[in-house]
Amino acid sequence: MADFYKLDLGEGSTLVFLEGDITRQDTDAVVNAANSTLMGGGGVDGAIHRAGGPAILEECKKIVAAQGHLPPGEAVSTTGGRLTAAFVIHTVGPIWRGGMQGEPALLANAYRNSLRLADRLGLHNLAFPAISTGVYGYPIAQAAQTAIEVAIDTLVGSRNVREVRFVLFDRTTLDTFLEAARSIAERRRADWRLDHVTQPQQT
Ligand code: AR6
Repeated sequence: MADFYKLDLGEGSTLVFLEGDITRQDTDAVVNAANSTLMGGGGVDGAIHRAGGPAILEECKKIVAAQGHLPPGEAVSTTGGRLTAAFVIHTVGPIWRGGMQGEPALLANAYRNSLRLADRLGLHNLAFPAISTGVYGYPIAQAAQTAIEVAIDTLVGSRNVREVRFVLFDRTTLDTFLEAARSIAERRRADWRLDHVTQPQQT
């Protein structure tokens, strides 16, 4: 993590934003933007299953056998398999249908339930992709707004989670999240500042 942005929320809680690949994060958990079948797919979902190996799918099959398909907004956890992250938290974002079909509430639930699950697991940090903004078509600026607001509000009530990391796949998505973070910080607290942190690459 050589180049990232940090929003210090006080009392040891931070939001981190960076351009990168979610499968390469060293957080305790990474969040998968899955679909309700939990059987894998493209985008983040495909990348996580490929990098983490078959142990993840094996656990997903057991979860579906026990409780059926995962509804949008809910979250479950499996092993991280071969990933550095010990856990994968699978959640399902809403498919964008114009914004009047409850999409914002479902996206908020996906972030909130993933974070609460990480907290129940006793984890200190977790990494999110921009849920729903790929195949599911959610406009990135609106998704960023919801993701950041929910992360701030849920972090405040967390016992264990101290860092929420947003791992954005391209510069445009990162810039959109940074813009949303700046405007939320300005609106909420005069002393919240988004810092750009650059560190020398470790060899
Ligand atoms: N690391 C970080 N972000 C990524 C990565 C990666 N390795 N790969 C893609 N992204 P998507 P969704 C970005 O489509 O919209 C799957 O087939 C991507 O650029 O992965 O929630 C599931 O099985 C975009 O900004 O998830 C579902 O059927 C964001 O991650 C469906 O797609 C989310 O894109 C879920 O669609």
